[in-house]
Amino acid sequence: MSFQNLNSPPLLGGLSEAFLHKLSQAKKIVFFTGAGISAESGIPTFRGQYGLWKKFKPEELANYNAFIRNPELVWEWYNYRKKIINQAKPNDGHLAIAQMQGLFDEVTVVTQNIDNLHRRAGSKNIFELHGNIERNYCIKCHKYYNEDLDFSNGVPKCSCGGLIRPDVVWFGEYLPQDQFEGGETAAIQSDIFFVVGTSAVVYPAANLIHVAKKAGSFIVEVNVEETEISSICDESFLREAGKILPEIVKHLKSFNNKNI
Ligand code: BJW
Ligand code: ZN
Repeated sequence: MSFQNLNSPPLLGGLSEAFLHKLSQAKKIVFFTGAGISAESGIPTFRGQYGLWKKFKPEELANYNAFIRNPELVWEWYNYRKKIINQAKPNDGHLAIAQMQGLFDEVTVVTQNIDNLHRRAGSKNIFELHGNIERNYCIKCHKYYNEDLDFSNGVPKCSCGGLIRPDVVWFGEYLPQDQFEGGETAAIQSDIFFVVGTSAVVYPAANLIHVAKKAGSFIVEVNVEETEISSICDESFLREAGKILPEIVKHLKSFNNKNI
């Protein structure tokens, strides 16, 4: 594995031959992303020093039983995050991923994030493993409510009387099958599999990294610190996604210009 702790410019100086070669040959690439890619947009991550769950216990909030026990509290947490997400803008990392679409045959984003920032940045081919905070549904009849909900009379209810919940995946719940299978196929077919801003501890999402590795993809990690999966990566950048990804786009554009 090649480790790049890129603290001073040039950011991409000293790229491994193997990575340069892969970049020049790759047709299908995947970005598997987590909360860290949105950190530079001002959205707190879950774990780590500034993680959301330093303040809020996950087991009290991100599971179905917690919602049934105390829907007001769970909704308070999601409405708080919704406000932050609504004010946030895609950052240079999201935008660089969207720009890669013109540089490879197929670019797929497989995200654990619920914040919709990849779509807002212009990425087209996206699989959302843990749902999307912009959608809600009734726990009883599964009717969708995607407009702004009215909390003036407490937790909003469906016309059938069921509680409305955010369309996100909580602990103990299955991931949406079509999204997971789409992500899995992309992982298997990828030439390069970028793992960006995730602690890679939540399964089955994190298993896609192992699926890609087993299928022979070249694994590249972009994270501010080492993670559970650093040891299986072929290339690792210990730096912010918003710094590294635009540099890769810059490198690819100058490489393409030289080879026209
Ligand atoms: C930067 C940066 C910058 C910062 N640039 N980088 C034991 C073993 C294996 C599995 C299990 C187990 N026990 C239980 C399980 C299953 C469980 C699980 O995985 N638990 C583990 C935590 C132990 N999984 C589940 O329950 C899943 N379902 C399931 O298994 O179904 C099968 C089943 C069904 C029925 C019965 C039994 C089984 C569902 C998991 C759902 C996860 N949901 C959440 C909440 C979503 C909604 C919401 O957002 O509120 O998803 S939890 C939370 O974690 C969220 C995230 O998507 C997910 C991953 O977090 P992520 O993105 O990695 O964030 P962080 O904060 O952890 O990391 C941020 C990283 O960014 C850090 O590394 C930073 O360094 C880095 N960073 N700034 C680059 N600028
Ligand atoms: Zn209903």
